[in-house]
Amino acid sequence: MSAKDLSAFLANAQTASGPAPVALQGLIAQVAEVCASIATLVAGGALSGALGSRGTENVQGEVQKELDVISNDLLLNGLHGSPNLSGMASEEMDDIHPTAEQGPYLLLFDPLDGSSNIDVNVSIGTIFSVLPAKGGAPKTEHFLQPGSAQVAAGYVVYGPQTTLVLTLGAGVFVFTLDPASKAWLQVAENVRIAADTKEFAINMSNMRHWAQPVRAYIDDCLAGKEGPRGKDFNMRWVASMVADVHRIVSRGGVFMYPWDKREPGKPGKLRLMYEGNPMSFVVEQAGGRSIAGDAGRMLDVQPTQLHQRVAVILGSANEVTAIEGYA
Ligand code: P6P
Repeated sequence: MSAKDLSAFLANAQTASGPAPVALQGLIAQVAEVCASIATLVAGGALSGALGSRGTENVQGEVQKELDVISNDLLLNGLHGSPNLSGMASEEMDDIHPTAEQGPYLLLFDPLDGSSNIDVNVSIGTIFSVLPAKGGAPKTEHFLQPGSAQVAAGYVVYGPQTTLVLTLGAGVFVFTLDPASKAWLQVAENVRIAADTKEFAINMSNMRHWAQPVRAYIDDCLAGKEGPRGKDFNMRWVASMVADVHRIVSRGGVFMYPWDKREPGKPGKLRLMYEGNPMSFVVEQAGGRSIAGDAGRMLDVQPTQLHQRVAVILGSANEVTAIEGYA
């Protein structure tokens, strides 16, 4: 496949309901442009003053890394004037951010996912989700749309390569940031996730906190080919959702961050609106499955709060189905 650039792709891109609207093309191009500047900061590490903690906390109660705040500011500043947006929401901000114009879309993002990996040079990323605006000045409730309402979603992995994985609702497409030209060049199209896998991703140190069905599933995987699954499994856990999901998009696998009893009142650690939903849209568009633990299809979850958390089980369709069988 000849490596055409992102703008050429967008000009001919399809959505679930036909050619991509010009406003959506423009928004994706703007998001990608900001992510290219985040990539430069990430690549500079300590040289760009982007490491370490800011010493502040976000709405999640998590200590913010310098790069969390810098990335968030870059997205806000880079997109505030976009004619394609009415508002933005971020993991790093308590409330929504109305933009300068009342454009047709809402943008939600985790500006820098995997922060704990920033200072140790392990892949991190930006996750984004695009919803239709509701018209007029944006309100929080306008953002509370189920994942099935997304018109686009994707992520950027800041790793050995800087890679953008994007869906507009008609397949999954991959672009690599050319270090020389800073252009996003397409490297894959219509990516498909293998339906079966021998690889699971979960933080095993939480085992004692899991619900019994999750424990039973992992025990059966660990039993290997002599066990009920009849095959040996491998395990990966980068502790960076973007990196773990990208591995699954690339070679199959299943990712799990289930409910656990450390915070029994919360369904899980990860956030629905800017982690669970965008990643699930990409995974489903690549032929995978994604469920909100035992709460059914992720993209059907009706949000009630902007920063609500969710259990996440996603990846190879047949493996997710196998996990459902343990409920
Ligand atoms: P744990 C990163 O902080 C994150 O939000 C996801 O990117 C990642 O999958 C998860 O949390 C890692 O959580 O508990 O293993 O550190």
